Amino acid sequence: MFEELRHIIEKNEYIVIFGHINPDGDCYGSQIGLRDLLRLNYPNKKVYAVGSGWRRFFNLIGNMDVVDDEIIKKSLAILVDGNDLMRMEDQRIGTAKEFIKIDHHMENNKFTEGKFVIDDNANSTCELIVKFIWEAKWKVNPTICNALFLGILTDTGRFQFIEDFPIAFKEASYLCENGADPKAINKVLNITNEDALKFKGYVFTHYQKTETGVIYLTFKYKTLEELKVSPSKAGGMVNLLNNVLGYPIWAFFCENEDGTCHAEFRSSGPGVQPVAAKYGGGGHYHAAGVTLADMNEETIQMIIDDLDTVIKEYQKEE
Ligand SMILES: [Mn+2]
Repeated sequence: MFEELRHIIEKNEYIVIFGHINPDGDCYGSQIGLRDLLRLNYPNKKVYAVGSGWRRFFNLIGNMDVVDDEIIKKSLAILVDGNDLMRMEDQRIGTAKEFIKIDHHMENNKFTEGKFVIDDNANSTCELIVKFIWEAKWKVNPTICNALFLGILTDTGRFQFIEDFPIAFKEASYLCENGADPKAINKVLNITNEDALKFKGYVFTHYQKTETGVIYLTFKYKTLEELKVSPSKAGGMVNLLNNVLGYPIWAFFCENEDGTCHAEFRSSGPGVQPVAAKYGGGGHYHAAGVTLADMNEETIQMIIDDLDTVIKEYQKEE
C-alpha cells in the first residue's frame, strides 16, 4: 500500500513534514514519528517537521523544526493527518516542489497534488505509519515509538474508538516492545490545572440543548479569554458533553480572535461528518469540525437544525 510513497521519499533529499491547523496528538505524533523514522533510516536525507506541535510533549518526544523558505522550495512535502493543503498549519507548504499525503480522514475533495495513502477505517494516522514501518521494514527507536503511541492513544480516546481491536492492539504492542512508554505518556496527558477546572465548571452550568437531542455550547471570544482557554483548546474539549443520556450529538461553537468560529461536532450514532462537510468542514463520521466565517446566530441555528435532522433520520433507521 505504501510502495509508491516509499519510492517518492527515497528519491528526495529534502523532506518537510506538515501537520494541520490546531495540531492534536495524532498530528504531532505522526509528524515527529515519521521525521525521526526517515532520519534514522535515511541518514543522508534532511528531514524536518514544521508547525506548532504539542508543547507539553516536547521534553518526552521532541521539538518541532524551524525551516527556512528556501529549504521548503526544494522539498518533498508530506501532509499527515489532514485532508488538503489548505488545512495545513504552515501555509508555505504551497511552495514545496512535490507532495504526498498520509491520512485517515474522509476526503472532501480529491487530492490532486500528489500520491497518497488514505484509509478512513484507520483509527489514527500514527497507525498508518506503523503499517508503513512494517511494509518498508524500517528500523525504529524508543522516541519514534513514543510519538506513534501518543497518536494512537489520543485518536482512539485511549483505546475506545477502534475499528479493528486486534490490529490496534498488535500495533500498540509492537510500539511498546520497541520502547514506547505508555506510563510516561499518560502521565503527561493526565496533568490538568485550575483553569481547566474553571472551564469545566462553566461548561457544565451553561450548556444548551434541543428537544431532539443536540447538546451544545457557544463561546464568545471574550468568554474564552476570561476562562483563559484558547478557542482551539476549547474546541478540543467538546467531549466534556459526551454521552449524556438522550443527547446523541454534542457540539461546541468557539469564536476565534479574528471573529471566525471554530465548531466541533461529536456523535454516539448519527453521522456528523456530512453536516460539517455541508458548511465546508470535514473529519470523521462521528467526529467532525468546521471553521465558519463568523459567529452568525442564524448560521449556528441552521447547523443545529441540521444536526437535529440527522438524529431524526438515524432514529427512523434504527
Ligand atoms: Mn488523526
